[in-house]
Amino acid sequence: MQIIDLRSDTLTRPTEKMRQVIARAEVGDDVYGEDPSINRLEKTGAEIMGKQAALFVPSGTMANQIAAMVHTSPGDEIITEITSHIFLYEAGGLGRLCGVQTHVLKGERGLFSPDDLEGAIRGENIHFPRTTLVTFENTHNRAGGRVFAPEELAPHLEICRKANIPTHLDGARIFNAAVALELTPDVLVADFDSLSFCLSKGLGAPVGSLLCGSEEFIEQARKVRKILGGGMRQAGILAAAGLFALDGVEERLARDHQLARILAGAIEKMDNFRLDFPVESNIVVGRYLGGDSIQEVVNRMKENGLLVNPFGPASIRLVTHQDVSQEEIFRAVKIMETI
Ligand code: TLP
Repeated sequence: MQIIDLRSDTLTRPTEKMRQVIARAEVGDDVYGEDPSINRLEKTGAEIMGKQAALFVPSGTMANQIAAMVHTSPGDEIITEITSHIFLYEAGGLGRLCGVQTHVLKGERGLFSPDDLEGAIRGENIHFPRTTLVTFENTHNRAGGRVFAPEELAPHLEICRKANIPTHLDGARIFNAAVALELTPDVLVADFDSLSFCLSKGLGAPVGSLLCGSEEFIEQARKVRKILGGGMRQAGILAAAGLFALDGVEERLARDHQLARILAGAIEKMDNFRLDFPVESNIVVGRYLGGDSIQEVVNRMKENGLLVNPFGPASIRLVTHQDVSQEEIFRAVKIMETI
């Protein structure tokens, strides 16, 4: 049985062409700053994002955690949305690695209101921790791949700017947001002090993320990466894959989004599922309307050749990516209909 894997866009495997690029990659010791492929990737990434500098790191999680460690000091407070990846899915790194406390704000589909943000920022008081970072996510994973246009985040960023509080964007899927909005990513990240984006999701590279920001921020981030054991040596073989992944990204992600829309259109017509969120990028969240537990539903889909992730008590997440074809999406729909 041919398995259709829609658990995540992290599951993409390097194409034959990418493997050839990896095999030929120029490498050096990156801890000495001597890996030409990594240097090229960092320069290219910073240029694409319109930032002064970038740092290649093993994962999106490490990129976010390094950003938090650079922006804050132990005992500070970070503000983030209650379903953000940095709060939900980074194994408590904010507490464990950064030693900060997290002030989570309840959002509407991944974004809290400007008023709530303003109210959460700590004033000067002997009893209070300092608020030293506010984080955002675009696209927003837990909000079903929600895309934020620059004007939606502008009021929040203005509040942070006025209060002199740095902002970090978890832009793991920022290219998906850019493609959905038909904008270039630099426009979406211009007003953030730092951002991370993943090469290993819809872009199709096997490993890696880039953390971007000012020269000074990246210099500090490089040190923190070393502390975390993320100073890699001849990792140019990975950076070369990352550079290759950046090429033609818009067309590939536009196709992923189209497949997600096909899937969403089919779910809208199903009796046993309904959409939890409007589909804006490559993530589709379907709510099961039958009586069985979501784990049973996921298991039954697996028996029929469709892999999906449970997403909360009654929903599943389906993510489109380059390793899935339109024909497989049609088959996935058939499997869902029979569950
Ligand atoms: N998300 C993974 C899981 O961790 C949930 C997935 O399958 O979607 N930010 C966002 C918004 C993410 O969705 C992810 C990965 C990360 C950061 C972390 O990236 P990695 O997996 O490279 O550490």
